[in-house]
Amino acid sequence: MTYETITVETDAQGNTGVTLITLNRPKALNALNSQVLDELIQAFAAYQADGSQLCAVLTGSGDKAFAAGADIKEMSEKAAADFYLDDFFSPWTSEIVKKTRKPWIAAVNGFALGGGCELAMMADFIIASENAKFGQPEIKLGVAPGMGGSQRLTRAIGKSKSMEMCLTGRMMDAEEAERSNLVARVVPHDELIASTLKTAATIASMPPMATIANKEMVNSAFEMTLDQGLIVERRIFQILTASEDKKEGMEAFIEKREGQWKGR
Ligand code: CO8
Repeated sequence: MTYETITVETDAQGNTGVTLITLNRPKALNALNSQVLDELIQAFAAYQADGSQLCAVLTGSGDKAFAAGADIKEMSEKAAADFYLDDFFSPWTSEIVKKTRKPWIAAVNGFALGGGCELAMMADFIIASENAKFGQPEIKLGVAPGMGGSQRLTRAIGKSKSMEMCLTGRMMDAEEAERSNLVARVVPHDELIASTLKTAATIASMPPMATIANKEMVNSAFEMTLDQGLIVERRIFQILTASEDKKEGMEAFIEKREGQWKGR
């Protein structure tokens, strides 16, 4: 597959089972336009379909930005009817978030603003470089978040901070983002990709069915009541006990050796 606005590397930098997807419009600070969206949808579908790839990392090229938002130049030419009739940007959620059952991590290397922040928050978790800056500055453009920011940011950091960020458009640095639970971890800028790939490789070394099950369970916590979520957790746990990898994992523990996963 040939891409123009992203790059994709499987078994990235020698990490077996890890796909690295890089937004590649550095001159526009990796702004997200329709072509990026189309290519990302294809890249995530290919990752999901490739049985040899078990964790993905999404990052931005260049030193400055993960993504500085949806492409303002593209959006400035569209009328309200275009946004509404095309349901502009809805495929991010339907195609990428819902259909990617395998885990993926956002490695945020700089600005993650507007749609960039929203894209990072679609990941299963975020690892940020010390240079990362998060924000929902749409209000300064006369609009508002449109790709999940008002919902995912609020769930991640709470109403007060989310409201303040959306109403003022201010940026949050990496240290504050970690303190506010927006990101899992902050690492030195130069170590971001190596460190995130290492975490992804750890995930890729886990029993694949259990990995998908863990992701599904944690996501359930955001989508249902506690009682419903606990039932989902219990049922998935019970299904996993029938897997070959459960038998292997427990035998390997007792025999003091590494498990050899079959993925079923
Ligand atoms: N879109 C298009 N181009 C951009 C964007 C963007 N979001 N951000 C930066 N660029 C371009 C600049 O135009 C500039 O291009 P050129 O060299 O051709 O003039 C180049 O990238 C470099 O940018 P700057 O010169 O501005 O770099 P600075 O270091 O001075 O500033 C900033 C960096 C602070 C990141 C600044 O570029 C900025 O404020 N960018 C815009 C941030 C923003 O407002 N993002 C939110 C966009 S709106 C959005 O994401 C809505 C999503 C939901 C849509 C849902 C629809 C239903």
